[in-house]
Amino acid sequence: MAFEPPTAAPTANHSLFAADALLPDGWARNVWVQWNGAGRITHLAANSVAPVGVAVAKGPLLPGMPNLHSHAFQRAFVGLTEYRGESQDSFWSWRNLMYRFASRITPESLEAIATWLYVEMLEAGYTSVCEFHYVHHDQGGTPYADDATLSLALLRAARNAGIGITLLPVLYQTSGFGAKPPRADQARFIRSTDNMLSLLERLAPAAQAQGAVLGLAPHSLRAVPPDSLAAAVQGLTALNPQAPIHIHIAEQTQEVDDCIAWSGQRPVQWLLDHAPVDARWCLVHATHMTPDEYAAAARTGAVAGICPTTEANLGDGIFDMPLWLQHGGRWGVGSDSHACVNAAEELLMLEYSQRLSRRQRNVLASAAQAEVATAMILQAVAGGAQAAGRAIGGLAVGLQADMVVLDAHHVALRDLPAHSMLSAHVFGSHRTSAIDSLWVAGARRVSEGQHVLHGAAAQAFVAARSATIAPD
Ligand code: NGQ
Ligand code: ZN
Repeated sequence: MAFEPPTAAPTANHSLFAADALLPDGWARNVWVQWNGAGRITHLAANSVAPVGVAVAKGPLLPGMPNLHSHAFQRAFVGLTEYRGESQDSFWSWRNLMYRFASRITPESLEAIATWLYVEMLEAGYTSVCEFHYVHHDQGGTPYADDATLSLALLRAARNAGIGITLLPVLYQTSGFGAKPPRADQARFIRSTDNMLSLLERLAPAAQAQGAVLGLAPHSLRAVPPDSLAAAVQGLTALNPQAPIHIHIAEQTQEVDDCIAWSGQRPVQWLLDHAPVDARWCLVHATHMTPDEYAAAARTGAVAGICPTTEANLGDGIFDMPLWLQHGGRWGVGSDSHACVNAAEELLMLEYSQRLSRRQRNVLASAAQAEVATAMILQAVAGGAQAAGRAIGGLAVGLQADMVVLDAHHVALRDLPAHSMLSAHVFGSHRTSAIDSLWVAGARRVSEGQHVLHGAAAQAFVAARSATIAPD
């Protein structure tokens, strides 16, 4: 890139200089980033001279990581399902416990839990979140007087924490393939397709006011019958042809077997045959696919939403990343049940699962980026941005200034080359975070590793958690 002399009047508050920065095509030196009042990057030059008066990053500058899959309320019961309840616990026995906590959520507790979760996300390197939101109604399953109450609580939590959000209200109608009626403990989730489309219209002004994007999440093929899936996708497309569509698909072998018994097809196969899957879609988990399904799903341009620590926690199985990448598949990471809230740790878990299953090292390094952490971050940022449907895909002009700065003085990083600092951050600095600061849309949200709401939000979270986990 060309040498750029400093301009006369640097906009001190809207610019940052970094000796090393990870741009979409790799590491660059002496990068000066400027953004406008709307938080969009307007100017980005490598090989610059640090302009007088401009803030200098304390270490390598990275793109902020989009978190493409979150059920915020689940943060409140982390640690409370890690005991043997049945002779052989499973995803399904975990789900029974999870529903008990879901049944106790209130608008107030959801907002407190989500606010703290989003503060934690920001401190852990995530600059935006896709919230896959399915607890809609009151504890008896009746819509709140304002039917958008819980969705609005999540939007407020994101706004107050300062994280970018794609809100994906969830369509949930049945308890199993073949239009099985919902269970009693699913009553809070249920909406008709028309009611869902009205909710999206109702939420549009609030979302727009904070730069949030609205999409739709048909929960799974288990929970949404074919007619509803078609009508919902059509209705959403009429509201916004670009709106993101996320779906849980093929996470557990049991659901694959049930889908085959119902339709003769596996879930991914069925979806690709019956829905207009394209780059708007995020296939969450997609853990159990045949080689043909990997190829066909990758070809659609949809993003694979991988949630490495949750998939490990729930005993889902291992996504075959090399096979997905071989077909040009796009992907990003989500923290899902929030057993872990740490972007670097999700990447670590993902790479390690591949190493363990293949008995190889550096599996997710690419031809362009030999350094595993660098290759993974660039791909996960691009895929996560696509899944979010927002202009957040990395450090480039026209995109939002969502940025993370590592602390080059952290003992795990000090005196290493920049690309190795990133590797040391991803593979070896979890006891104390090496994240120094973080910006969302050009607004600084984390300084010296902490968000301004850290203390207050933590306290409110602990109170909300105590109320949520108290025995009936
Ligand atoms: C969820 N979570 O909706 O919270 C699901 C579990 C289900 C994950 N799949 C419930 N990780 O799939 O029915
Ligand atoms: Zn999920």
